[in-house]
Amino acid sequence: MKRWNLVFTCLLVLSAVSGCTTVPDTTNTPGTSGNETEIKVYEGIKLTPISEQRNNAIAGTQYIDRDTYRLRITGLVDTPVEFTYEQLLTYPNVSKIDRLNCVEGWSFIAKWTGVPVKTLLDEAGVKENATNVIFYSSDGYSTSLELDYLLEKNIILAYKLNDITLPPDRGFPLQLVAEDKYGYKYAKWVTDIEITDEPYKGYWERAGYSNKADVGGPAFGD
Ligand SMILES: Nc1nc2c(c(=O)[nH]1)N[C@H]1C(S)=C(S)[C@@H](COP(=O)(O)O)O[C@H]1N2
Ligand SMILES: [Mo]
Repeated sequence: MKRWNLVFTCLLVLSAVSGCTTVPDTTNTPGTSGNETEIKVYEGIKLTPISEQRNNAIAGTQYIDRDTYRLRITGLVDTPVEFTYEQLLTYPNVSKIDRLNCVEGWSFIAKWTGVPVKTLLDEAGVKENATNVIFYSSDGYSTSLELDYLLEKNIILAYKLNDITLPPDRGFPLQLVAEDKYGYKYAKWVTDIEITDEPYKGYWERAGYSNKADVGGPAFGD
């Protein structure tokens, strides 16, 4: 009881001294100054609070350094390119409301904001014979999607979730928002994108999960 009073007093003093502008960052979001506010409703739809979203990634939370981070694009491109985190933020962004459906049966709905994959691929220049795009993550995870799907749906790599910079456990700095696909296509902590001319099976796909992964479609096979 006493200890909480002390903590509370310290916080009060701190916010008084700082004029309430630099309240300590308790949200653990490395990409920000800590003054973002999570939204609860978007376009009339109630969002799932970040605190209620699950995290059962294959190797636990990845902690990626904002300053040394690079997103690379290689494979069937005219010029391999890489982006810093700051550069990614300079492109026009897109926001979407989308439900992530894990194949295990749980789901959550969120507002995602980020840069369209197409914007980044255009910087590299995709070769004519390209058909598939592989996403690699810092935990050794990977998955792939068809190029046409990514372009037609204007799929984004999100850096914000419910208006908050992605926290480490949500995939900082980038999570792929693979609309209408099962959750295992939503690669978190993406570091590399490779363009190919053949289908590729990622971590869960190799274990037997569907490479198509359409929500409502079969979970296993092809
Ligand atoms: N890098 C990486 N991305 C990943 C995963 C993972 O283990 N590693 N898990 C996938 C799965 S199975 C789901 S359902 C979604 C959402 O899982 P989360 O709750 O762990 O974010 O992230 C996907 N992206
Ligand atoms: Mo999942």
